[in-house]
Amino acid sequence: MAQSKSVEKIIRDIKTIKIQGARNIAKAALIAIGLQAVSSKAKNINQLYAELKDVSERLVATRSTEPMVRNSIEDLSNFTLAQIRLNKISTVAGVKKLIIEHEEELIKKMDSDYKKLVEYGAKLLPENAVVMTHCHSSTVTGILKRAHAMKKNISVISCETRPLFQGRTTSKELVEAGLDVTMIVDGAMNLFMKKSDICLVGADAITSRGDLINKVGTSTLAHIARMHDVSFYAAAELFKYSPMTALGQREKIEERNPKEVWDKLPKGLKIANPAFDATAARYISGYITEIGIIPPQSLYPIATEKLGIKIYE
Ligand code: RUB
Repeated sequence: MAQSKSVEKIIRDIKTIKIQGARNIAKAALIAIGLQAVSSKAKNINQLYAELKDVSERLVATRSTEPMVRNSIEDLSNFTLAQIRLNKISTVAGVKKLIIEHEEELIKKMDSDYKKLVEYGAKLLPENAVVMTHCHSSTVTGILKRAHAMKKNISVISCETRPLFQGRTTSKELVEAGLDVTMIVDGAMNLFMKKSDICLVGADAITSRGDLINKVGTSTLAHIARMHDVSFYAAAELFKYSPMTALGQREKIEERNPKEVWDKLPKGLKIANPAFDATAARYISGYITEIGIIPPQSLYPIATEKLGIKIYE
């Protein structure tokens, strides 16, 4: 199936973590679908549909634990199909226009949700705080930079995040923004929790029970935070909710290439390399979302409403 080089590049960059973090991946996926629509040479709507379906499936398959990608693509496809029916659109040009316009609309909405979320998060942080974080979340760095701009006295402890060191991205971004940052190896989490006032992490997925799925090591951080009585917040747009978890299906944890852990491993050695882990709702003080700070138990009904899912049918 004909796919533009830019679409192929986006897919490759997501798989190799050049594009990382749930928000960036979801945005890139929407952009890829828009690019495919623009460059498509489809002669009829069915051909165009088949092309876009193929790209969408490939994008969803790039990272398995990313409901934000699935929810965004589903929104785009539901909207397009509804508009085609409503306005009896029958030309390839008409459908392309719809897709591109709604894709841009969704990205704008994502950006405005992000701004609101960052504002709530920055307000939540104490005037003087040592904040411990893990991995690289564009939402978390946004909150920390905003709190710094509000003249709050924020110091950050950033875990390096083995095996791919996304903690370096966080540390570099924040130190360049003028924040006081100390990077630690993941094994030093407990030692530095004693010096922390609050933990702030991102989110890849949230289940119907309010459990958080985020970079592997997040649950360790949450358990240690509880031991030291440190509040533990996750920053998450409501689009990170995984609707299938309300239907009894589990969010699959992505298993990545063992070579990320050890390139030339000894013969016979097994390596496990899960990208994410689950933190039970009871360890989470709250989710920082675009509508404010909500307890994990309330996320399910609020997120389903946002996604336009009818709970009773
Ligand atoms: C990134 C990660 C981030 C979330 C949230 O994992 O776990 O905390 O994706 O990021 P990876 P954001 O590097 O494997 O993608 O807040 O940017 O959506």
